[in-house]
Amino acid sequence: MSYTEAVLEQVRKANPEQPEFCQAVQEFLDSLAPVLDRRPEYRKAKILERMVEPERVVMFRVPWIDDLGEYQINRGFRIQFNSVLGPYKGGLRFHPTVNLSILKFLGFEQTYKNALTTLSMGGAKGGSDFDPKGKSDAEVMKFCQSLMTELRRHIGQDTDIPAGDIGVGLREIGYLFGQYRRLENEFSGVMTGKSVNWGGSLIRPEATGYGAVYFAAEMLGHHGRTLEGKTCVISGSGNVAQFTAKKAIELGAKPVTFSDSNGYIHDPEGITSEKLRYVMELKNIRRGRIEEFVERYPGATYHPDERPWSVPCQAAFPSATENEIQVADAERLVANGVEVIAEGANMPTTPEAVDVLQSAGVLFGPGKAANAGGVATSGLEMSQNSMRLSWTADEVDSRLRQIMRQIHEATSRAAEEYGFAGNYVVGANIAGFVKVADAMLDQGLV
Ligand code: NDP
Ligand code: 2IT
Repeated sequence: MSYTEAVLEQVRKANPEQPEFCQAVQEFLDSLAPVLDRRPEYRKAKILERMVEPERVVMFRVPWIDDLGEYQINRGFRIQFNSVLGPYKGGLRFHPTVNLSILKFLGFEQTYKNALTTLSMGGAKGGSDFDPKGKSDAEVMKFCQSLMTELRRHIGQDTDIPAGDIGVGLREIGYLFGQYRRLENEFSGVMTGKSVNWGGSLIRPEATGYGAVYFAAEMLGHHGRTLEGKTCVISGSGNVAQFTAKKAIELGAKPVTFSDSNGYIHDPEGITSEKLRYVMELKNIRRGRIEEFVERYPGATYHPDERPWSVPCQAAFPSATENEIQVADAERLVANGVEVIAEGANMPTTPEAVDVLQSAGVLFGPGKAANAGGVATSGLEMSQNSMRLSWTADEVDSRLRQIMRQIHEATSRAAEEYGFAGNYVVGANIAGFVKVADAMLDQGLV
């Protein structure tokens, strides 16, 4: 049995109820054989065995009172996975599916994604099984205040800096930050994704979606192609999906779908800037369902309980959640002529579906690389907070674009160096791994 197989078996044995975490570890370890052969010192220092154990897991009760006066109890988490490259950094997810497995997978991924950003950030993830859907603003505020009453003990601007993820946007970051400031009597850059009125960075809301499109453009550019004129299928209709659509439109591409957990809409005419403004108002302000799109734009169709992968396209941007592209979806995408996929979401494509896409020659940008623009811009927000000044939108956007270009270069180079030219999955895993592993060697057995 190889070293990586032995480590994976141990991970499975130690975490039998954590399928998403085991999946993320497997996907990572599968890429590492060539680098482990070349660098035996990693094995000697038990780097992999250390990498698969979070430095710290915090799990706590979150009690709050709903609008009817009923007591409610949720679970809160923070997984502080690895801080060898910098303070823990990563988002908070509020969704009923949240559990230890999901957050450990996300914290693990975050460590290697953050390593690729060129900035100094460790990896973490947190959140709760609280479901913001259907809750009043007052309920969301009470919940956020209760969660932060405990979380504040574990975070800090030089220790751990949370941000948003599914179910956590500007509103939630505001309530969480307000409670931290009150309890600690401190106004600091302890969270990112803040409003620009009070310490946030311009372009942070846009950054993940823009970054995913920049990464797709880089992959295509490498092959003398562009996104212009390409039909794009996008899943999700939240933060990442919206700004993926915005940048795709700006670059002359044609987004035709959005989805949410109930189904997807298909607009063959293309989602224009005006239609996108409607979606932003629908999802961010009215907090409605994507289904309503077809009432406003009858040229579009709604497909309940389905994902958009059967819609013919040249570019696909999964931007909702994990494991949303399965083998049959990948086969459909290939049969319909997809050329490029950039993962805006974390681990949206199953490993078997990735194999289908890569074997068919599709340019495939894994989340660790393709969606790193969000956390990279969080890093830029931290820099601005430390300097107590704000950069212009153009300045942040050009840094974001540059970082996405550097991630593309680093992942391509690593893939080529180890004999997997064009394989961005292997490239991202190896480049992220080597940076973290070398820092762990330097810093000794801790
Ligand atoms: P949002 O909460 O803004 O939007 C999430 C979208 O995905 C919504 O349309 C939601 O539908 C849909 N969705 C969520 N869960 C499911 C599910 N189980 N099945 C089907 N659809 C679902 O989150 P974000 O846009 O911020 O995040 C989307 C993805 O991008 C996640 O994988 C996240 O981890 C990743 N990501 C986010 C970053 C960021 O900066 N925000 C950075 C890097 C990655 P509904 O409205 O029905 O809930
Ligand atoms: O998955 C992710 O990279 C995020 N949700 C963003 C994390 C961050 O700290 O900005």
